[in-house]
This record gives sequence, structure tokens and C-alpha cells, in this order.
Amino acid sequence: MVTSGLRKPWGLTELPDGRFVVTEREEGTLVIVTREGEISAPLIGVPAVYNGGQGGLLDVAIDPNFASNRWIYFSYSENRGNNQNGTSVARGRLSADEKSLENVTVIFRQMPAWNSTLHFGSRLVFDRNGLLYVTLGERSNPEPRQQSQDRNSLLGKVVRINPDGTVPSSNPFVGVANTKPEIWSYGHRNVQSAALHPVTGELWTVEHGPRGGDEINRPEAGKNYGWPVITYGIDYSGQPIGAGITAQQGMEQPVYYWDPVIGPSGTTFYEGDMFPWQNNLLIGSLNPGGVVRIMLNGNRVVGEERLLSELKRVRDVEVTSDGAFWVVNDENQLVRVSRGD
Ligand SMILES: [Ca+2]
Repeated sequence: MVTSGLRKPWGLTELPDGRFVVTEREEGTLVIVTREGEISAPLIGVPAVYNGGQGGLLDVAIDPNFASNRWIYFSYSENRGNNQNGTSVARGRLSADEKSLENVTVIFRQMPAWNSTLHFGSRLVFDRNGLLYVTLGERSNPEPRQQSQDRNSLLGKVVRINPDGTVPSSNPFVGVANTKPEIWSYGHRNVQSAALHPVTGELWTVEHGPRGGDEINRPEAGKNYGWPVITYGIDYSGQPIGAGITAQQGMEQPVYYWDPVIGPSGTTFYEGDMFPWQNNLLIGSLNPGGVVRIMLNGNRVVGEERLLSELKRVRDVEVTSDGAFWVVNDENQLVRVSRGD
């Protein structure tokens, strides 16, 4: 363990010099942490967050050209007035003295806002063309849940935007009537976990499903991932979801699902030489906790291993260039996991 001095960390990303940027969810603060565990003062300039329920300052990512432009992106739940809130994404430039974010601008707002404390998403992943995926929840309640199937709503979607928040002309629904052009894929429940495959460059997501229905998906442009029409598992109330069906024409099956569930948090593909796990998926687990390693053959899951349950509720996983991997958890820890060094 490198430090236990964080305050409910949620998102973790590595800077080019090997330090980390970490979000502290409830506090709504963004800090820089060295590999020795020294934690900076909170960066000045982060907007106020709504921190009820599952809300707060959520994921963080750095620009693919961070070394020259110093943009840091972060997702958070934002007060929208009238007791409503929603997931937003902002970016700011890390100042030369590293004490603040400058030119902070909100680049995306999930609409509609809702009166709910649940299911905000929201991981941030850049693709190889420098476009930004944002994974979003459906706010959990029975009414907004239905909007996962509504392409004129941004609830229960994966969206793809340019770094300045504009819509890429290559998005699948650009120019389609009654459809939000930010949408990449739809029919999702609460996606808090996403990474880019190191070989194919494709987006993979891990979704909080209902009881017995957490899923791995490989969301493709314009496709429908089924929620809440098709799903594995049942509602946490004990009731079936909708008609209780798991397949329907025009809706995609997950790559994999868990019953019992793992409560997926952040994920990353393993790249490196320290562990013999090339291109395996490492997924943080909230319950039962620890890290879940998923072995793949191409796009197919061929095995699973549970690691590090002693780390309890893991919030994010990051692999560094030396092949070690790092996690943050609800114990307020940053932990480096290595072998042979
Ligand atoms: Ca699904």
C-alpha cells in the first residue's frame, strides 16, 4: 500500500511522468499523488459537485496530447436545479504550478436531469482518434429506466464526443431524426467501467446489471444492448425486469455476464511483462470486492480469476508502464500490485 490518506477515491489515471491524478468522490476534489503516496492539495477550479447517493466527482482522464496541452477531463454529478441532477463532463488545463485547473469548461451534460441519487455512470475513455467515450447510467428509477431505449434521451447510453464537446461527424446517429447525435450505443443500465482494447482499439464496457445480471459488452456503433427489455437476472426488489426475457431480435447479447454479480467499478486491459496476463481485463469489484481478471481468446471470455479480496471495495484499476497495476478503493488506499521486484 502506497497511501491510505485519500478520501473516497473513485477515478485514477497516470500522468506522463508516472504520478497519478485521483478523484475524491464525496469531497468533489481532484488531487495529484506521487508513486510514493504523497498527496497534493486539492486542485483549485473544480466545479461544485452534487455528492448525494452515488454522486460526486467521478472519473478522470488526461488528453492524449496532455504533454503539450495539459487538458484534464473529469466527470461528475451536477446540481441542475429543482432538486434534479445529472452527469456532466468538464475539462481544464493543469496550471504550470500544478495548483489549479484553468479555462475550466463543461463540455457535456447528460439530459434530461432527474431527481435521483443513483446511476450516474460515468467512465471517460479516449479512442485512438482522440474522441472521448462517456458511459452513462439511466438514473435507476422505473420511469427514467425506460429511457435507455429512447434515443432522444441521454439516459442509459454510451456517448462519443470530441474533446471540446462537439459531436463527431462519424457518430452513428448524426442526422437521424429524434435521436441525440452524441449517442454511440444505447440500452445500457449503469456503466461505470470502460477501457479500450489494446489490440483492436475497440471500446469494452462492464455494466452494473440487476441482481444476477452484471455484463461485459463490446459496444458497437449504433447498437442496442437491451436494457430494460432484455437482461439476465432480476430486479433487486425480487421482481422480474419487464417481461423477464433475455433475448430479442435487434438487441445485442453481452460478451459475458455474472450471477452472482461482481459490482463492477473501473477496468483496464493488462499490458506489460510483470504478469503473464497480456490483454486480460482487470475489473475492480465492489461486491464481493477485489479485482476480477478476465481471460480472453479474441473477443471471447475463456476464464476468470478472483484476486486481492483483501482490498475490499475497489473503485479503479490502472496498469503502469513497468507492468505493475494500481488500485484505489473505499478504504481510501492507493495500492501498487507487483511481483518479482
Ligand atoms: Ca445488456
